[in-house]
Amino acid sequence: QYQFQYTEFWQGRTGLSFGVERILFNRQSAYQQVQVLQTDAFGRVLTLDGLVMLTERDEFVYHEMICHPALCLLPHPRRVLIVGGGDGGTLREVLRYAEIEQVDLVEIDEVVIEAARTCFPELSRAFDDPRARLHVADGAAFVREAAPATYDLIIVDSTDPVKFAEGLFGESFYRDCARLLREDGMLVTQSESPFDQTFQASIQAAHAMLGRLFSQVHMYLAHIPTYPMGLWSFMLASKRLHPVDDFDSEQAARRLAPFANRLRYYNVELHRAAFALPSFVRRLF
Ligand code: AG3
Repeated sequence: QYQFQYTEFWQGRTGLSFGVERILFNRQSAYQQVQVLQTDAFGRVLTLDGLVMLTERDEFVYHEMICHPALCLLPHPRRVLIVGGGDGGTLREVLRYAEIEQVDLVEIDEVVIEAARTCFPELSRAFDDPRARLHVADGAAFVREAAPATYDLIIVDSTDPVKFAEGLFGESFYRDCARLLREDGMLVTQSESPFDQTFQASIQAAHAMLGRLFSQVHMYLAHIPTYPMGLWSFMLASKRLHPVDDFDSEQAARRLAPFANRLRYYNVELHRAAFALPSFVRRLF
């Protein structure tokens, strides 16, 4: 039953509009407004301060792409840190690998976790896995205090670089992350849309900062219909391995085999394709 139109404005009065049937969750937390909307075309939609974080229909693209390229590249991934990601989607993807022993997830806002528990059981179920350790804390503080050389992979599953999330795109945060990573370690962060002027300067700055801390920094892309501009980017920073030249398709295929039929976006061929950048994106760096 259609009730009203919800629009996330991208720039001026331009944005993406959803037909809303019902508000399923609506709470002002200490950090932000947390809402879950039942929409007609994309199912349930989680928004934070009015920004779309995920929809039932297309969350698989983002969650698969923020995890699998790095997890298929790493020689022996065992321990992972997720900064943000309180909905559980990224955690679900990481836990698909039987060789993963422990995943620490640091979410600043427990209301996000509660919204996911209430409205997105497909995602939040991941928190029940005994390998998952949930920390309700500030990610920047967590990485400042954690022990060095602990993780094989750090995934920054944050909102846009505004307010309390801004620090997750800054130099001291990245330096702390680099210290927490083991020898071959990697860091993956969501890095907004290359079409979007708003965050272009901060993404370019983040790329430069990572370049000073890691030997390899590469952007890759995915199509996410419900994020601003529909074309989304991620950055992979790696201490040693090159994401394409050192990609071993056979190792990746073996690792994915137990659950490859459950993935809906990522596959071994797509891995290489995702790192091929349009010319206007190349020129950003
Ligand atoms: N994190 C990235 C969301 C950024 C979307 N930005 C926007 N709508 N303006 C999503 C978290 C999902 N685990």
